[in-house]
Amino acid sequence: MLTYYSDDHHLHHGSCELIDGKLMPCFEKPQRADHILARVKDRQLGEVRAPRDFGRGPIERVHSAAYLDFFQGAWTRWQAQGGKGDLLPYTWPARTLRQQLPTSLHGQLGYYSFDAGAPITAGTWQAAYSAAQVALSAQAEIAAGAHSAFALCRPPGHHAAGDVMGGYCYLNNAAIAAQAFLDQGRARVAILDVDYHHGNGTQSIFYERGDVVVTSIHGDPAAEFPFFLGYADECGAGAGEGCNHNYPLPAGSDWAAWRTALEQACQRIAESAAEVLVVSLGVDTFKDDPISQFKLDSPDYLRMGQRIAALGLPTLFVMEGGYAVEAIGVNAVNVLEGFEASNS
Ligand code: Q9C
Ligand code: ZN
Repeated sequence: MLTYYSDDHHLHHGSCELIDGKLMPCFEKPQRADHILARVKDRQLGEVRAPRDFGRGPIERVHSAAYLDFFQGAWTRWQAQGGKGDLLPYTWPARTLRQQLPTSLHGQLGYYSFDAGAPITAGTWQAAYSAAQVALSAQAEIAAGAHSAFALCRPPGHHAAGDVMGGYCYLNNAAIAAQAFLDQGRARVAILDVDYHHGNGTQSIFYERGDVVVTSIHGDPAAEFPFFLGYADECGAGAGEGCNHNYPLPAGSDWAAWRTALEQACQRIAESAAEVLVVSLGVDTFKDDPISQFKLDSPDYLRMGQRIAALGLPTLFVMEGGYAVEAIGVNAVNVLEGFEASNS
């Protein structure tokens, strides 16, 4: 299968994040995508192509223009006021406070974020913009008839909602691609989010929509980030009632538990009449992931790809999380190779 990739991801390299009361180097770092790209080449998965530029239009189908304007201009504003280091939020409009956009840069940053896990650096907008173009380029490949494509996106996207960044995510690459399928005439798209963390942004974007079926297998939010979304009773609302399916699993879950949830998610997708599948491909379910609590091993990712292939749908893989950097390439490409083995 073809891989789409942009070197622009190197422009985004946050300094640190707050973990257990300490500032630690960011887990979401450029070497992640470098390792995946190296593995794609080692395994000769297929040609690696640079993205086309579809502009801001298809991104605005998912994210508000006000949010994008803020994100695009934030670094320049920070520099104009003499800012040193990464731009990080520290106040959010939680319960008891007004949901109202202030004028201050940090006030607006809090308004447009849900945690301090999405630092804005000099190149963050360009990196995130290019990652969205990577997703759109891989989407176009499938729209043109390919059975599968891999969008090697970085930074990731599934925690980003319509006007909220967080959890290392700024632009929701998978949602942008899913919306592009719909805008090009597909009637129904399925999303399967296999990242360790619940895809709260993706769920939020499509929660009241009947044209996108969202399924997510993840660490139980009662115990795991993002804590405030991703429970099993969140099934969609309005036109989207019955179109959202969450499979929260306890810490320590291994392949046996995980594959049972995958089977259920795949059954929902199969009965949804979706014409195309977007996989939010996080491999932070790996046993050695430094911030996660599942126990999948490298060969399990081959099986994951095989089961996804059995759905028989044109499938766009969009890279999300995965922080065991040494193994991230093997694990991500194993999903793609498992998928291809079942389709050849
Ligand atoms: N103590 C993605 O995988 N916080 N985002 C972790 C660990 C944020 C993960 C804190 C995790 C975000 C795309
Ligand atoms: Zn994750």
